[in-house]
Amino acid sequence: MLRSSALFAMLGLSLATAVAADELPFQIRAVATFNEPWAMTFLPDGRLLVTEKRGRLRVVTQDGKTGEIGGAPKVDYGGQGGLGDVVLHPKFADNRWIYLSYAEAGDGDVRGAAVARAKLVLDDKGGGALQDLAVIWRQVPKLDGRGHYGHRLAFAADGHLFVSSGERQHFDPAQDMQSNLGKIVRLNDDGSVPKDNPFAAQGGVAAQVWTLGHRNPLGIAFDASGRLWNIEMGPRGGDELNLVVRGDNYGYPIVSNGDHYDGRDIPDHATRPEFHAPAVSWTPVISPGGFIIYSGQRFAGWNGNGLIAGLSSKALVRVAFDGTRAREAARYDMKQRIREVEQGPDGSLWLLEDGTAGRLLQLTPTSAE
Ligand SMILES: [Ca+2]
Ligand SMILES: [Ca+2]
Repeated sequence: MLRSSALFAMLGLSLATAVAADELPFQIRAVATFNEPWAMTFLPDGRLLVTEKRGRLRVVTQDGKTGEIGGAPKVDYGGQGGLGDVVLHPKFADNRWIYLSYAEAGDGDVRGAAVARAKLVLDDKGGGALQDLAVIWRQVPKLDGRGHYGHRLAFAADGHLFVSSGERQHFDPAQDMQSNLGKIVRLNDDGSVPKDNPFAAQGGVAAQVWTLGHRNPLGIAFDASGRLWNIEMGPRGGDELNLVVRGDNYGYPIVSNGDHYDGRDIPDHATRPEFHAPAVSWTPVISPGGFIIYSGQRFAGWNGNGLIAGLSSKALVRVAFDGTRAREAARYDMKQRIREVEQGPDGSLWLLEDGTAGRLLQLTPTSAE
């Protein structure tokens, strides 16, 4: 215990928030294994769609029986890129639309994220296929490198689609309104641009922009009051949880509570109050992946909490909100890089580990229910 305390103190954590692997308040069931899984979402029938970075779209039962969904788009695999997020249209039960994000090659040594939608047709053999696939959004411009695509997807209750768009490790595009990089964009469900977007009058890709000044936003989620939150990887230090407010500028790369990897300073948020500061920032980093806001009852007291998949932190990080403020409430040591988190229909939690043998895990509370 002394050793743990020293380690937690070094990391700037309090013992109250760090939960060691042998003291976790949940049981863990390994359900299936995937090759570099990146995202998942539940179907109405209780199965999950799971993306794998190399480009496979799979379906899995809660007992771990896997099948294939044919017709996924061709992806540019490598670095941080490949097949990314998957979400259902809010009216999926009627229209069968699903939305996928992925890295797409351009002409020459450039690439960018794209979002496509397609109709999901399930067969009676445990698999299915995509039909009528069409690209509805692209990052502009395509750039070199294979990092910081962002490309998480979330539907608002009113049916608008929000896409998180990373700055592709090129910094300045996050402040450039001729680019939709380093932004969170708001679209109609067919990819067209809502006329009431904050920068609609500027036209071009600026019209898509909801917020700007983001680095690599890897998780976006709505809370029960309809507020949008995003989680993004900082540089060296300065991971952020942000309340996403229409039209606001989050300051990257002008400000960050982290600094450049080569040690050069980036002024902290406090120096430039005109930029929206994070509700929580983490130094040392947690390296956030996926992010949900828990709306279930099965984990007593967690309703309304944020749950963050931690990559370098190898943890599930729980965040408590107080209106527009937030704080880390607990950090559960998972011993593996965690890429994605989802809530099951019964309020259990589902995680995807990162990597070539990434397991799908179901978490259920240890305490009596
Ligand atoms: Ca998901
Ligand atoms: Ca800084």
